[in-house]
Amino acid sequence: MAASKRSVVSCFFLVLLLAEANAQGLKVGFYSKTCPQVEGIVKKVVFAAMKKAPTLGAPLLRMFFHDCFVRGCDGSILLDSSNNQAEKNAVPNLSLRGFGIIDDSKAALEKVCPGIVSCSDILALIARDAVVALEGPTWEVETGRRDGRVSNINEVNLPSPFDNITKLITEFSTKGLNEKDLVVLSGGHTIGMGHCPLMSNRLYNFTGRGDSDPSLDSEYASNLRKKCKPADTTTALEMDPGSFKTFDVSYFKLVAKRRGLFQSDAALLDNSKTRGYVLQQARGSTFFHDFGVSMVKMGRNGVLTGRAGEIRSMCRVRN
Ligand code: HEM
Ligand SMILES: *[C@@H]1O[C@H](CO)[C@@H](O)[C@H](O)[C@H]1NC(C)=O
Ligand SMILES: *[C@@H]1O[C@H](CO)[C@@H](O)[C@H](O)[C@H]1NC(C)=O
Ligand SMILES: CC(=O)N[C@H]1CO[C@H](CO)[C@@H](O)[C@@H]1O
Repeated sequence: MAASKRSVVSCFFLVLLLAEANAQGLKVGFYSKTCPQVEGIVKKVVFAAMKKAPTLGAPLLRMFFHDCFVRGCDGSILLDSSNNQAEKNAVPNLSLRGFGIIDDSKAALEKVCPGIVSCSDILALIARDAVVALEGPTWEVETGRRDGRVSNINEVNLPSPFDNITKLITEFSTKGLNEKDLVVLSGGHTIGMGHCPLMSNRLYNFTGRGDSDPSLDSEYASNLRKKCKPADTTTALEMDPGSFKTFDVSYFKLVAKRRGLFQSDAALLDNSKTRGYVLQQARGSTFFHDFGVSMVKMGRNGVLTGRAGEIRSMCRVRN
């Protein structure tokens, strides 16, 4: 009797512990009973789209970062402007694209399990699938997010490519992400492009004396000056030249060689902890594993679960 009572009690605590473990109600396989096909359906849409347009992978990964850093991962980046200007109209959205892939995934899911899967979860799955499609790592995506009803351009306060390391560390820590997460997630810049005006200060007149950024490798700087002329606002550069369509470890090799594109990339060398992680990641042994871990952590930021928010029927508009 005593023994069975004790096991009931310890079982109770085990359940409590497990409930605690999956942050705020997220878990792997949240839809395993209500929409078991969800992951397969999303993956099929993403892979089909990326087969035609592999460069879509980068903005899709970036979109999840922008969603999670503003109001939490609640799909607010997906809402179109209505009575107010939405997040997606803010300047850093410059190159966000691929919204159609979220729409297509949602439409496919609504046919099979209507009203079940949130747009914020779809985006979390798409970010993972986009990385897999570019030969990067895979990880188990926690689901169970619900969609927010608000998206406001005035709330967009994302890390800037001009930020120094102190600012970056603070910005990430307010989202529950530490120095290691900052370095690992910056590795997302192993794919995709960045536009000249976000870095050309590093090439021309860095301190007002017609100089370039001393933290940028000078040979690399002269190559970049050929591509970005002083007033060029439209050219985009490969952030990881040579393999910008492959998710690999070369971003860290570049940063370690002082060839990171943005000041925010170069800044990772300015703190002993983040510098240590850059050099460690450049050796390549743990980046793929670490990236999944940090993506899951980022995906827990400010989520709506349980009865909060809603399940949108179309990702661009609230119900
Ligand atoms: C550490 C702070 C970060 C800053 C300051 C930053 C800044 C930027 C900037 C300025 C661009 C270029 C946008 C353009 O010119 O169109 C960019 C592109 C990109 N970022 Fe970040 N980013 C950061 C972190 C992240 C994270 C955490 C991820 C995802 C894990 C990410 C993924 C990407 C990707 C994939 C692109 C390429 C997008 C494309 O090709 O369209 N970034 N980022
Ligand atoms: C980093 O940037 C912040 C705000 O942009 C600034 O206040 C601070 O002085 C800078 N720190 C260093 C070490 O340059
Ligand atoms: C460089 O910056 C300084 C100070 O802002 C300015 O006076 C000067 O005209 C600039 N030179 C060039 C070549 O743009
Ligand atoms: C895709 C998208 O919504 N792009 C918008 C980004 O923000 C600018 C204004 O800063 C708009 O003009 C774009 O339409």
